[in-house]
Amino acid sequence: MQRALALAATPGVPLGPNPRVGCVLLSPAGDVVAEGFHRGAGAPHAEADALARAGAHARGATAVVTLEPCHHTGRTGPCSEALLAAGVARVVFAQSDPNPVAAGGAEALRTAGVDVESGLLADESARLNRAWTFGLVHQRPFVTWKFAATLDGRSAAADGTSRWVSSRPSRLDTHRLRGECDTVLVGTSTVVIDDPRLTVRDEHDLPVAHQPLRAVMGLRELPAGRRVLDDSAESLHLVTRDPAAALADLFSLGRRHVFLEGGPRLAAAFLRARLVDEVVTYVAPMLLGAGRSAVADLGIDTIAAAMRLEPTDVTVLGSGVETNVRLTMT
Ligand code: AOF
Ligand code: ZN
Repeated sequence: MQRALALAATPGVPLGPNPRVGCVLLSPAGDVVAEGFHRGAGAPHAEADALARAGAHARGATAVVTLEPCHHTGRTGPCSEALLAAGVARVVFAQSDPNPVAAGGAEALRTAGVDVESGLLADESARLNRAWTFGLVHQRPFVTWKFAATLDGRSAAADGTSRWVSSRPSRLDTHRLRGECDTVLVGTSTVVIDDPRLTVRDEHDLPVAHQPLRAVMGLRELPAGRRVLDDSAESLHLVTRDPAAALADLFSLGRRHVFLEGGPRLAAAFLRARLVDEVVTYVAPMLLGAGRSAVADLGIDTIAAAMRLEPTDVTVLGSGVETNVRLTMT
């Protein structure tokens, strides 16, 4: 199952609205017959991918798959039937399918006489697919808000300079996280003022093969020649100031995980609308006193009204002086 999860997590796959799924077929003796994984909406499901590679060797095999085999005809046929037709004797899956349209594969396979077991590493699969599962339940993309700030919560100095707030290790970490999302979102002001590229780049500052969508929201027109409009990745201008409307548009375009990257007013608008699900913050050992606040006014005037977050993960990056804190909104 660990191997199936690793296959499911293969980087650089443009998934769109579909889950990450991996599958390993084992012979009765326990040897790997074939492996497969899902490569995005419309592509064969992980089980079908593995079955196609196994051919006749699938007969009598055990299918180890990270998600309950589907039992519906959507963009492709039902995996429950494909597994039966191939003569698979046993199915071990991790996570039950939270998609009501596709669920029911386990029951159908059992009824047909296949030995079915579930739950092995289910939490790992659920974690891998948390944005997808969130979308099924809430019908909007999962939002991770990222910002870098000094110890006193400033993201730029009074003159607007911000270049050294985050260190190289934290910038690399940001690129890694960007690459796990399907959309990077900023406001038009950020594009006008900072002219960011918003691409995922490697340690040599070269763009990686698969890039998230670069979405810009706001009513300001985007000046020609801005780097976000170059051809290194897809870009999209959402002409709205309403976070819920922007997320609805992105969801209908098949986007499931938004990486919100500022600036302070956009972050405040999302926070006020309760449309932030996770916060990733890089805190630099630096003080500015005055300067641009990482987040604009949230309309909170007393401590009892503070937005409270649950720390989930703390990492010290670089030379032990910068802290990356991951928080979940409660
Ligand atoms: C996948 N890949 O490997 C498996 C999935 O859009 P469709 O018709 O391809 O069906 C998507 C549903 O199928 C998905 O929501 C999930 O419930 C189920 N299983 N989906 O994209 C896979 N095994
Ligand atoms: Zn399927």
